[in-house]
Amino acid sequence: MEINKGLVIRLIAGEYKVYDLNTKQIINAKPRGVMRIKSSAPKVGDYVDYTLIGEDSGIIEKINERHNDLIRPYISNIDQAFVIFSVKEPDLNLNLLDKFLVTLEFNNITPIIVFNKWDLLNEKEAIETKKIISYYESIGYKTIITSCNELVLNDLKEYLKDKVSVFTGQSGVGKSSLLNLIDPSLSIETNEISVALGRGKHTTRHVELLQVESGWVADTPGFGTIDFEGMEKIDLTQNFVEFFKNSSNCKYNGCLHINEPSCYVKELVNKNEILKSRYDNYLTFINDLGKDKKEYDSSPINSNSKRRRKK
Ligand SMILES: Nc1nc2c(ncn2[C@@H]2O[C@H](COP(=O)(O)OP(=O)(O)OP(=O)(O)O)[C@@H](O)[C@H]2O)c(=O)[nH]1
Ligand SMILES: [Mg+2]
Ligand SMILES: [Zn+2]
Repeated sequence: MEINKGLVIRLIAGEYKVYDLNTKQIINAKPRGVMRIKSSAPKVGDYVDYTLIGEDSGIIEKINERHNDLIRPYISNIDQAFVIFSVKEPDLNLNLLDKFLVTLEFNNITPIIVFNKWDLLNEKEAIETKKIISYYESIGYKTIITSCNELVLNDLKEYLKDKVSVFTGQSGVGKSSLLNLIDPSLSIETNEISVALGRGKHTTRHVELLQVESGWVADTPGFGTIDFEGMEKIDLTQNFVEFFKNSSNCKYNGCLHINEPSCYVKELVNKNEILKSRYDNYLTFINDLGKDKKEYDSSPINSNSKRRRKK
């Protein structure tokens, strides 16, 4: 039987949609045998070998090796992740932002931070928020300010070209709205945020890769929080990028920047050269990892992430 090459673009209730990389046709497919077991099942983002059993239906025979693999959002093989935050409704959540950044760094995925709903800030708030944004830029992150209501997209389109990207972030921040703005023909369902809860209503319910510009973008369901997916304390110190860069000036090798004497990172926090909220979030994360240590040790949820020993 002829083997075809495809990309899994959608999975709903065990039914896959596979985009044929040669014919560009979309095939309805089911996985063969053991791949029906959830832990070895194909997921959105997988490159697969499949055989045709009808005009537009097929069987997935094999999953090609993943170059990265995320649990939340549940997707593989992405080139970059847009972490979408609203600056209001819901309020900018720096704790979640730092959590996203450290998790993506750990998985070797380039984050691009999007600050959406800029139209909701007054002038004073805009100035304050810009200060925070400048800090994240100064430590090396690409940032984009957007506003769906005022049609401000800035460079978002440019970044999407020829890449596989994911839009991730809390419910109600405007992920689907941004995609509709980029390509109105997508007509993705969006929803107002709940006034009572001050957050989104989980309008998007599944991960789906959409063809946008010359690349692919996954719209994903929003969520409240994410796990550290197999990380340990050392991984935090290595993936808070500016901490790691400066840690060679700490007195102790392997300094966790908590109570160690002559800690250069803490010195920079005291001099306001490292954003205080970053350091506070770091301490919270270290503490959280300590609490659930067993759980993290015993669950190698993310088998593909390589622990980077940079030092
Ligand atoms: N004022 C303002 N509202 C926005 C903006 N972007 C999106 N919204 C509104 O925010 C609400 C939520 O937008 P969605 O696009 O559904 O959010 P989402 O991130 O896809 O949410 P989930 O699918 O639940 O994860 C909608 O009512 C949008 O109209 C913006 O830039 N400014
Ligand atoms: Mg959505
Ligand atoms: Zn230190």
